[in-house]
Amino acid sequence: MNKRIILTFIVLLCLTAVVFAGQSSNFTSSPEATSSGGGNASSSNFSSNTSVGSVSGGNLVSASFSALSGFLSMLVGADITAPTITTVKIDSQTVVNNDYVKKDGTLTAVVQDGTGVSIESSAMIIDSSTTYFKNLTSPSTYDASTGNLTYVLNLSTGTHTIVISAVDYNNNTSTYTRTVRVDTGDPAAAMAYIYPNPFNPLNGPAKIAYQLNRDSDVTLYMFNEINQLVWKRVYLSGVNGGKSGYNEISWDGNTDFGDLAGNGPYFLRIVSGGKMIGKIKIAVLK
Ligand SMILES: [Ca+2]
Repeated sequence: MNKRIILTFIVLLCLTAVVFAGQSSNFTSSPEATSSGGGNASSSNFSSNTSVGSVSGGNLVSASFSALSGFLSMLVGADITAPTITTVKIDSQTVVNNDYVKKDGTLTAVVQDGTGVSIESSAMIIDSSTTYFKNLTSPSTYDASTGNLTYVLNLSTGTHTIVISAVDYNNNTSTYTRTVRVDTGDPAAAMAYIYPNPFNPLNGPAKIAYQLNRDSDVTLYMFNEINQLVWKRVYLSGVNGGKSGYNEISWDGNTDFGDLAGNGPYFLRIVSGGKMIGKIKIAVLK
């Protein structure tokens, strides 16, 4: 019985909070609107109200939700929001599962929390090895004021699990997990494609993409249907075109002879160390 009364009280308080949040956002938007002054005041008020009511409906809901959850956490005296882990990259590249990375690649991320990230509890976990943020040593660092995390990998050849475990001071936890691979064997390319295909150069450039298992010098050769070399590009080991993981090259449809490729099939060869490690068939159709 008592519980029901308390629950009803909480719901009423929350509803009041939501209504208050709605009113206060209207209230704060009004001075902004009127500050433009003069005869425009009423029309800008009108457009401001319209956007609050209809266009920004989702924002209003999320603002109400955040007011609600903030209010609830205040009531129970607890922080219920886990840290956020965003813009995780290795060597400036977003990572998908099973990506190839360099054994000494640099992971960067932003780890933040409204009430503070605990450097005692948050950690980088590589396979089964845990390093708490407070124990990171240069050049690996965590800056609590900006949330910037830098972690230099030291991986052996093979498959590894990388986990960022972010914990706040109320033990709310977020984790980021990726499986990555380090390969120091012979160069190989996978998932090679061109987009769009068929390709109409008059509609803008095409994207040639492929994954490399390791850093390696790469040359792209493109032949037409009578086996003439029409386009060639050389990429050094470690830079886009020749780096482990995802590589992306743009082709505007021009041949190295300075004219636009004619309609027909083209054959792209990805070559490294004198061996063809990948190929793509392209149809040019204008
Ligand atoms: Ca928190």
